Amino acid sequence: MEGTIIKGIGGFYYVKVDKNVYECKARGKFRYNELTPMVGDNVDISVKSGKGVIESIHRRINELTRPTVANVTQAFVVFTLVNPEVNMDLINKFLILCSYNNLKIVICINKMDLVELKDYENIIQLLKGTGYEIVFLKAKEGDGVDSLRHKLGDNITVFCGPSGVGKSTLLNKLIGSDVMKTGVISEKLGRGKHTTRHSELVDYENGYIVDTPGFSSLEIDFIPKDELQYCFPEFEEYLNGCKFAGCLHYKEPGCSIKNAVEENHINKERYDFYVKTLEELINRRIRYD
Ligand SMILES: Nc1nc2c(ncn2[C@@H]2O[C@H](COP(=O)(O)OP(=O)(O)O)[C@@H](O)[C@H]2O)c(=O)[nH]1
Ligand SMILES: [Mg+2]
Ligand SMILES: [Zn+2]
Repeated sequence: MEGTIIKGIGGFYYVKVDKNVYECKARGKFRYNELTPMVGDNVDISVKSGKGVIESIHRRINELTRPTVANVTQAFVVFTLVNPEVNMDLINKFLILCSYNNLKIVICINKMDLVELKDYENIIQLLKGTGYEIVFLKAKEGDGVDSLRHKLGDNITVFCGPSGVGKSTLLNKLIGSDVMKTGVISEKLGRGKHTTRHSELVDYENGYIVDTPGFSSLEIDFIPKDELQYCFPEFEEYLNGCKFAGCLHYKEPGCSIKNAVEENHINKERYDFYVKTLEELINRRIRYD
């Protein structure tokens, strides 16, 4: 039988096949292959006298860490303009990380009850320039939640964004129950006994929602320097115009990305973030390669 791992606890994996969930052990051989089953994995299982065994793991389309989950297809990148105050570098990092993993991205700007949109025109311009979809929310009042609900579809959707922006609130509104602890309590748990956070897939119509909001870790220094450009969707239409094959859109002459920045087709701050990140990736290579 073929199914999806929706939860893993203490060496057991819970595999959903159609409407049923089977408690399974992994076959020993995976350990020698250094292949450990992950939540989100599509697997073949056998069940004999009530005991489930994972026989094989299908190829993953991606692997996220913290939360550890495979085959995610969509990310809701959640943040606020105030409380906590917007941090563009952090948002850009989230967007890069999600892009690198080929996730469909929806930018979710929450707590719109606390601000006037017109005070944040620069940020909104920058975000619109990325080409990603943007949804404005008042999660606490439920505003905008339905438009996100329609985007879930048959995706495996993960929430990401800084702490305190309302990810858990949003998730609870979507699922219609209090699966996630919000606010102060979750902060305490997060740093206390629940430090090893295992994720779980929650059924939602034809898809799943990953119930552990986070990437809590935002290292993007593993991205190869010549792949960073593909994490900026607004660069795409200009990428073939550069004079040199292998142009990193950095110090090379005849660069059509830099040209597009000068002509205001690409947001300057986004490009500057690209360069800053590229320099970090280049320096890392000099140090460690
Ligand atoms: N003013 C306002 N507060 C919100 C909104 N959504 C969530 N909050 C509050 O923001 C705090 C953090 O929310 P939480 O869901 O725990 O954030 P998380 O850390 O991203 O999971 C809680 O006190 C929520 O009640 C909103 O739309 N407006
Ligand atoms: Mg939370
Ligand atoms: Zn170039």
